[in-house]
Amino acid sequence: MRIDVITLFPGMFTGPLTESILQRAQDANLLEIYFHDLKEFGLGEYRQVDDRPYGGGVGMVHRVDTVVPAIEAVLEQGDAKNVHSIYLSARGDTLTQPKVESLAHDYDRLLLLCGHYEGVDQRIMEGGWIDEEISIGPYVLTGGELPAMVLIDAVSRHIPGVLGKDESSHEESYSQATDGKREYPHYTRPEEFRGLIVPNVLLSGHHAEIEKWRKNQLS
Ligand code: 4GO
Repeated sequence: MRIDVITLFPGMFTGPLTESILQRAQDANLLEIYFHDLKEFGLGEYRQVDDRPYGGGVGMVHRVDTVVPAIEAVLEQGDAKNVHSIYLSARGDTLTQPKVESLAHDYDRLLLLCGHYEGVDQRIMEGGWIDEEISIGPYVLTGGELPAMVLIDAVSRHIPGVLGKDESSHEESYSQATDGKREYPHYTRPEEFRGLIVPNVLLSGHHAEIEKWRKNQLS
């Protein structure tokens, strides 16, 4: 999968995306992530990207005539096939596990637009440059970058080959295998820690009983 991120702060992404499983996925060419600095599409000497809101009020709004050229420039790169463009916004539909899985399976490319200030000019949505608005939860953040990283992480682990056998995603929380419920709790060695013990059934070696117990623990 190819993911393009349009942001004023590409530097925020190094760290979260360059460690562990996501770095390994990029090394294996299962995942390509490109960052595009919105500032490069800014207007005038100061490369202005934002302006005061019509109707008054506090804060600034991303200008449509800087964001749209940025989106168009990104779409011209690479193969245009099956791209889906997303604006990370507190007004969007909340990201869920089924949504994550359909993003991973339905598209070859995602374009993520990260806003700042009060957000972007609504005409970016009205003109069809954004396919959908997604929120990672009912709270407001200073920018769309952290939500974009959350989305990239959640989607990437559903790209075939990204998770190893031991990390596989079939019986986890909110999945089909757990009926959309939260998964059962896990225990490992030692068997006893400061008086806290592992549920007996897990030590029994009785696979049917273990399965029954785990099913019972889903919530
Ligand atoms: C996304 C973006 C919250 C979310 C955001 C969220 N806040 N809940 N803020 O996913 C435009 C200005 C959006 C800052 C951004």
